[in-house]
Amino acid sequence: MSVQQQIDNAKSGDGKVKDLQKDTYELNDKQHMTTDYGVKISDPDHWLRVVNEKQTGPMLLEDQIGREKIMRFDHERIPERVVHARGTAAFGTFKLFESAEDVTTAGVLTDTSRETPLFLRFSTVQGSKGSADTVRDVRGFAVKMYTPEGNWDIVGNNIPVFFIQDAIKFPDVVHSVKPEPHNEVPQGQSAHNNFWDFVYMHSETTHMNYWQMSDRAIPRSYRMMQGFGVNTYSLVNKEGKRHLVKFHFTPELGVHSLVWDEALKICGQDPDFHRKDLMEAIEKGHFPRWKFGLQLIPEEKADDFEFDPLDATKVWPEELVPIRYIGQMELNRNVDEFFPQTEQVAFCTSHIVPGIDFSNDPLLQGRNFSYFDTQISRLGPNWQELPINRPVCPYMNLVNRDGQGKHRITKGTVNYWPNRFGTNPPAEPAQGGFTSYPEKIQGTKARLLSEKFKEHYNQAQTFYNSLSQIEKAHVAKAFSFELDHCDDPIVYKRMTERIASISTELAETVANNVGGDLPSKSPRSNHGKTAKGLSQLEYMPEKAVIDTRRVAILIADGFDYDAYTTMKDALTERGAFVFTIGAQRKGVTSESGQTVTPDHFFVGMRSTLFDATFVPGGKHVAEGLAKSGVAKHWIAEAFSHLKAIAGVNEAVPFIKKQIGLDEVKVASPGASVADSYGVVTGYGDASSTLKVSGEIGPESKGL
Ligand code: HDE
Repeated sequence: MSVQQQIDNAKSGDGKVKDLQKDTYELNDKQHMTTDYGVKISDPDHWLRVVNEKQTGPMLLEDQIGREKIMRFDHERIPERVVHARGTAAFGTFKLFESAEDVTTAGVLTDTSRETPLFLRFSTVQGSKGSADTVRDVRGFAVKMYTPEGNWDIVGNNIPVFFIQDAIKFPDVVHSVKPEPHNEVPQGQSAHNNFWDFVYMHSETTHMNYWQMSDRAIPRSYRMMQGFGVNTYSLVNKEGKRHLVKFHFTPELGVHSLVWDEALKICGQDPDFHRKDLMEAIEKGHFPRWKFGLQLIPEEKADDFEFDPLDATKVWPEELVPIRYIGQMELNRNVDEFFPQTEQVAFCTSHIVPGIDFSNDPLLQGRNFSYFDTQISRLGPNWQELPINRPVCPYMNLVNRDGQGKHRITKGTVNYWPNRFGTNPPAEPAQGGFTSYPEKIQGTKARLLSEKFKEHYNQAQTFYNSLSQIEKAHVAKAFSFELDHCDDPIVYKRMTERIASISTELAETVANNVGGDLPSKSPRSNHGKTAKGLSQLEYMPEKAVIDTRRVAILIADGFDYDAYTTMKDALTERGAFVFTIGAQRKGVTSESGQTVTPDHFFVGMRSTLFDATFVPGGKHVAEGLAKSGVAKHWIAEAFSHLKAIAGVNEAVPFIKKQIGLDEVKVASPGASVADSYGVVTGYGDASSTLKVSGEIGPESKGL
């Protein structure tokens, strides 16, 4: 491929996909199985042996086919990531709708004609590679953009702040949250003594800890989370002026969470819930999208705030530093093979392109060392040559040679610079060569952070104050769950005292639940401030959408076929993913004789795996559903998880009975569902009853 072709590739959304095609082979039934050195294999199922008349006998070590197969298997695993081990990823594109050329020269942020190909890996932090998706945890949000100027990585999270302020503390925080050293417990949880001991010992964790105890840490879907670069980078424009910058991704579908009981159950019922959700949406063509935005602080204004903009435990309040949305990211293609793509992708915070630069954010500076270093132990020194990691634009470096796993072949006689031929020269800045911002630095060597880093509670309190009542109630339950799992009294007693620094009310609730202590007098008064953009209820889509929501329709023999198909068609038309859950998968017959083959049967699925449930009328209710403990539990459980439930005719008394609240307000079609606990019912025939106006969405009332 010519250099020009490579450059063009990097400017088109599918450039990386085309690039990977060079290394992609499709399995087929024409190509015979071979050894790795190309010899056709005639029998992959039996080791070569010396056999006697009884056809037994020893195996031969000379079997090159058997040995290659076992050797390859023995070495299949590489070390999992020390954090963020469990993840899933997809390809996509980034498009700018507004140039940011006033603040940067980076092509990816100024050229509105480009589509930049990208790869995004979502992850949890604490659990091992095989842990469950829906645990309470921070989610990783790592984006690699393959730009014509080189790869640009934003290695972010779904929470805008971090636990610690100085990178040197990272091994401590990670050790404390990971399974404890003596027994390797717990997996996929922060609910244990060591983590909460660490939290108490480091008041700088307070802000992040409140986000972690909020619903943000149990997202409904990777597609319904914000992404934050967290660290402070800088942008430099053509006049050489520098702005500090934070990166934001805001999902088109809004920000939504599971409820805790549901999240816990899904861990067992479908540990792959989030990865399947992402793959399903992309496969069905419902591509998730995020708006991309910048928060910018001119360099000379960096000292104007009560917090230090380089402190990753602080947000930049949107009232003071508004987000300027300039682009859109879309995920539109699933990976072909997990290991070479999702597992081998390697992100580095230090991978930036001209026009973007670092800042003195002490966490970022440490991360710049750590990511580069960790890839060597995971993947070896040539990890940047792996297909998923290599740039799409032309790249060449005559000095970087050799090492384990090298597979690029470079022709030529010199491997040093400068050389007598002028081979592989560096680029001048005008030719796109990277130059660092010429920051003036003078100082004394010291191990310290600036004064403003010492304030640890104000923003945590603003976050908590800004939550809605229901979100606050969830925070109280989350603290209570976590501290109840700590069995060392010093840990939970101290922590409930600490909570009083943010809210005495919250501290009282938690202390009461877990048997903690309260300080004799309130450690700090509440500053009473709230701020924009912190409660996730602010991130509802403008108009409620049912797009990509999973809806279950429960049926047994004798269901009303008209009601079933009318609802199914209406929901499908509006983008919902509809699944028929039947008493048996072999075929369910309606009152009027039609047979439907359900997608699943009652016992194979759970209400937790769906956002809403519909029950058509018909004699199937009395003869099937009402006799099935699983179907009855389905409705009761869906209601307790605040799911939308709808039913018609015979299904109405059935639903009311299962939710156990006769006095519950049930909205009839056309009425607002706002006061209905999310339950919509009606009587009549399919066409009149099922014209449900208003959007169906889980209500956040009650339980
Ligand atoms: Fe990471 N982090 N981190 N981290 N992190 C890793 O790099 C580290 C931090 C984040 O999908 C590791 O490739 C240090 C903040 C994500 O492959 C490792 C510090 C944020 C991912 C590492 C931090 C993150 C990682 C392990 C403190 C949010 C997964 C494997 C200074 C902005 C990327 C790897 C993927 C992964 C170190 C703090 C996000 C060890 C030293 C803050 C999304 O290098």
